[in-house]
Amino acid sequence: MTAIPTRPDRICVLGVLNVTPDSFSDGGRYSSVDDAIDRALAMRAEGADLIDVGGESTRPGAQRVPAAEELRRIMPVVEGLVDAHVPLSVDTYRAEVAAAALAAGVHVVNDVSGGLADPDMAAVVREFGCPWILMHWRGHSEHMSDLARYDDVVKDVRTELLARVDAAIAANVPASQLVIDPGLGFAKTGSHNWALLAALDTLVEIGLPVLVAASRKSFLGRLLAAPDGTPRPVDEREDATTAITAHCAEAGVWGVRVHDVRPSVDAALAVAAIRAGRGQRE
Ligand code: PMM
Repeated sequence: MTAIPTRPDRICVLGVLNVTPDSFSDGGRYSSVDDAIDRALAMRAEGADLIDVGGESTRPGAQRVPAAEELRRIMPVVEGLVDAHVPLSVDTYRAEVAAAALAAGVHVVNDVSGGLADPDMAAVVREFGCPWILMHWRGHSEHMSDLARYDDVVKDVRTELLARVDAAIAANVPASQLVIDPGLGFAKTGSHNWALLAALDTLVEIGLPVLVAASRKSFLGRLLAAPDGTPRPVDEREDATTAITAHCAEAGVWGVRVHDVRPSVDAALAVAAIRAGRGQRE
């Protein structure tokens, strides 16, 4: 059984490595295998605890790619990084892709569908005894904006995530292998994302590790828009991303998934030091 990674000094930081031609924030940049591997090693040197390798864009409206194409994109990178002893998660909702990546030495499955997209995922996770990140999800990217309707987004996301946890446990995946994630931007408006960030304690109190991935997402582009309403470009959303990392660390999450690793590592360390300082007075 592979344990969920933890650190004594700060929350975990996952570095995003999207090897897709179309992912919104770093798409197309790491098209060659060597470039992708170099990028992952650089994130690792900056303190990333896991490199999250994904071969299919999940941005709103993205087209799905066949499993064979997803494998073609990620496997050479996965193999190179396993050889370099880099701890990896695979960002996929397909059991077939997860199984190939795990067999090659990947440690963690990051499933943006929370086990909903592929009924075989639980069996793969069980077989490999790996951690399984269950993200809140309501449907595939091409129509997820139609699914962004909630009575109370915080309660509804919590309830739907708990249902995915129950389903995983019913499929004999131990609770100790599960991480939950509110899935910012997935069937959610900007206000939904902010409400979820404001209420992270309601997820943390469930008692499972919580992952948050706000990095560079479009709700930050809208928050930081120019006076004429033009969203802030993707690569100028880093300070807001880092502020959210600090907020997440203070809220007691397990980890954040980010594109630019060092600022989030620094923020996580600073918040951990403040928490330790608080402990000295108690
Ligand atoms: N978001 C994206 C991709 N993978 N995984 C998890 N667990 N949580 C997320 O919110 C998440 C994810 C989309 O963002 P990207 O295109 O920047 O990778």
